[in-house]
Amino acid sequence: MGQKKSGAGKPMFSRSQGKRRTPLILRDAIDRDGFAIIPNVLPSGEVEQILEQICASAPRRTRAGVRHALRLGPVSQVAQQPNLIQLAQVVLGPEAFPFRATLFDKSPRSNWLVVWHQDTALPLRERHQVLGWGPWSVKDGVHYAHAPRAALSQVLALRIHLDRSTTLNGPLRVLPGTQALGVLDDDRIHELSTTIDPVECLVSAGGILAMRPLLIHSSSKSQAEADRRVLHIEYAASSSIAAPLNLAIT
Ligand SMILES: O=C(O)CCC(=O)C(=O)O
Repeated sequence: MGQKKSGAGKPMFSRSQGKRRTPLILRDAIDRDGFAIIPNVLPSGEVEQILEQICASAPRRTRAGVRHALRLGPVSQVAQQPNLIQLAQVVLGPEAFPFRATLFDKSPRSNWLVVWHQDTALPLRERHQVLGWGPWSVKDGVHYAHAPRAALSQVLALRIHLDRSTTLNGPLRVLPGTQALGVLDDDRIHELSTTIDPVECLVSAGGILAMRPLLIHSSSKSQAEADRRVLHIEYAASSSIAAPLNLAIT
């Protein structure tokens, strides 16, 4: 089984490009594969500024980075950028808005890996017993529940690469098309990871990986000196994700 690389090729969405052709190509790729790479969305000066601003706001970090990062002014500003909102709206519809951000910070000083998984837990404003939702937990004061497929299909993550991800610094790997299989148990995820060729998502700094939360993904430890920082911002079609449940913004 080979590992493919994704990330070369022509930008699909950038400041310098016409925006008419792009959205449909992107939406089709995300529908089919569960992900798409969009190089050169943010210019390098802007990426450096974002990094400086995040560092200056001195967020409390976990080993993997910073959770609930949408509470930081600089991150919230990035998430509201018109080009990102436009991209989310193309996939999720006109009301798409950011509800959660995580800074994944992998470096020789804080090196980590994640096994093949899907992102199924959503932050919620209040706890209600609703069929298909759970188990529930609380992280940093925010309620979380594992969500059913119908809710997760209303979510898109835009992963903004603050450093170039290379084959050596623990890039995200994905199993294309697996978002269409719904919420899977660990055995099925493992089985799929042994039968589907993974794609390594190699993205330049300032580029974006758009991905569906049910796309099976993993990443290895970095074997490089270079940092691999990614701002993972999730957008939803609407805050009322499944009545009476509302997403928490965090
Ligand atoms: O950035 C990574 O390497 C892992 C991210 C991840 O596991 C996630 O988004 O759930």
